[in-house]
Amino acid sequence: MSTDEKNLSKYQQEFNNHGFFILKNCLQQDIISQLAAGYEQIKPVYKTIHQQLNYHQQGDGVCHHIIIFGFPFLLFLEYLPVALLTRLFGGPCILNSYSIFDNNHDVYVRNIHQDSKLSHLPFPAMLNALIPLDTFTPDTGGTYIFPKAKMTQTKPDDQTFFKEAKPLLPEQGDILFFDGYLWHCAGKNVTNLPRRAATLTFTRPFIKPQFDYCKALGYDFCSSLSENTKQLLGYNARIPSQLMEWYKPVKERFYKKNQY
Ligand SMILES: O=C(O)CCC(=O)C(=O)O
Repeated sequence: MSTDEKNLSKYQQEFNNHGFFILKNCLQQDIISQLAAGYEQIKPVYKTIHQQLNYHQQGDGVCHHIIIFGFPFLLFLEYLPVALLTRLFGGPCILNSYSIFDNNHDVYVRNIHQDSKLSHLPFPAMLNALIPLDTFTPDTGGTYIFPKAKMTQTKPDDQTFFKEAKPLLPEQGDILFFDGYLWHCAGKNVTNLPRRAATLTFTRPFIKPQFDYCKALGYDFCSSLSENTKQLLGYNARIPSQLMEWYKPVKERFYKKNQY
């Protein structure tokens, strides 16, 4: 992955100007195939849970926090350009959410929305990394992002939004990064083809994640993880709940300095 200083500055510039960019061809096909196969395998588990809980129809096929099922979702974190994320945030970051879904029906991400309402921080409150598991086409639905230069806190009406937002068509192997503050949505899929995507959101560590990944995955487990994955899962930004944890030697602590 090309994340040398020149490239980091280039992407940061693009992000500062537009609030999004596509990192082209940065993931190998086999990684994408593993994610897609894993999603198809786990989807029935979510279907059962959604039916039991009467979860709404627009969420069909959405596997929230799928990373708690481990491989290959967990392994995928190893392929993320962490240096680039750290650069865009101006400091360390953690995973806030990790979903895989199929835009093959009226899924709720088709509604114009923001992932975060915070706009006044000196860094993005939330970054969305969208990984297409199928190449997006105009017919299966691109990702529409409202121009940063025209952003307003009030949601634009459909007509204004679709006049200004151009559909982005990332391909398999690309990652689309965008500022979760920008109004965005998935376009309609007018085919019978799948249009699957993983969306991972990230924040600085002081913003609480949507799911307690460390608790779900366990602490013993974390010793087998790389430093990057440990950081992204939030193992360096825990809150001690016992004095025994608080007073641990610095190296063994699950709360580290600079996690703000
Ligand atoms: O699938 C898309 O194009 C958009 C996804 C989205 O809106 C989101 O992850 O918040």
